[in-house]
Amino acid sequence: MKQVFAKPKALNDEIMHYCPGCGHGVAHRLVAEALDHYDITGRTVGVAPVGCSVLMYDYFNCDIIEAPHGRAPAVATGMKRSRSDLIVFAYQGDGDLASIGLAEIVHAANRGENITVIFINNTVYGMTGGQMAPTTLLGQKTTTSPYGRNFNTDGYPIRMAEMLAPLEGTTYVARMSLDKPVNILKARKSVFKAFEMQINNVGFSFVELLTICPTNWGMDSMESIKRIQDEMIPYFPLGVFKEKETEDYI
Ligand SMILES: Cc1ncc(C[n+]2csc(CCOP(=O)(O)OP(=O)(O)O)c2C)c(N)n1
Ligand code: SF4
Repeated sequence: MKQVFAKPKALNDEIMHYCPGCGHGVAHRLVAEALDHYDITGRTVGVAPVGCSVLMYDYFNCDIIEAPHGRAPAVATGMKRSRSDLIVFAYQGDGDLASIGLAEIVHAANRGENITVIFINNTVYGMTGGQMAPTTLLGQKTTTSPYGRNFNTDGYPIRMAEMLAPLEGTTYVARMSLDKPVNILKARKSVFKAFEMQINNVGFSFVELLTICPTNWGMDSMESIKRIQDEMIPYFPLGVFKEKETEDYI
């Protein structure tokens, strides 16, 4: 129990800038716990997105490099190809990964780059004031869909995990939720697995985490968590969509 709840060594003592209740802090912690668990902080490089987690380099004790909006998988690719001894992860929001960076994530996954991508799905552009994201749910009101997302004009929310899992290059693809402790522990296991895949050199691993953005959802934290359970999970089902065995790659 102590191991689970003590602050991970891979996080420093900086006070995070995130809004109260924001899911980014929990997601950072899970990544940091994986770095501690595999004792890889000293040889890990994270790639920060553009979005609310743009300042994540302030919180981790590993190296973090900033990528232009959406280009984290391309930057991670270059990093990993030039220094294959490093563990490289990209950390991206849904605007960053599924909108402006859609080409980068699909091609990095399809190429089977030996990197890990942590995808934060909060159904909205957080940093810029709550615009519609590719993952915004039908009917969800945002600053750019004030009457609710309408499939006639805005299309359907993208399920990224389901999109990437069938690509030959992906080895581990999962969607987890940060809504309650039992799911956070499952998410933790999944994030660990994704790093383990990279450590074993078996290719591209991807974990989508359903999280809350109370500020832009206009809800308090408890209402936001209920929204994950009542609205997000039914559309974005949880689970491991793909897990290849190491032997498949040799
Ligand atoms: C090329 C470019 N286009 C647009 C922006 C503006 N911008 C900054 S963050 C962001 C969206 C971030 O949303 P998301 O990826 O969902 O992350 P969150 O803030 O919710 O964590 C946008 C559109 C930018 N910085 N650069
Ligand atoms: S705006 Fe949303 S995603 Fe950004 S820090 Fe606040 S709660 Fe988190």
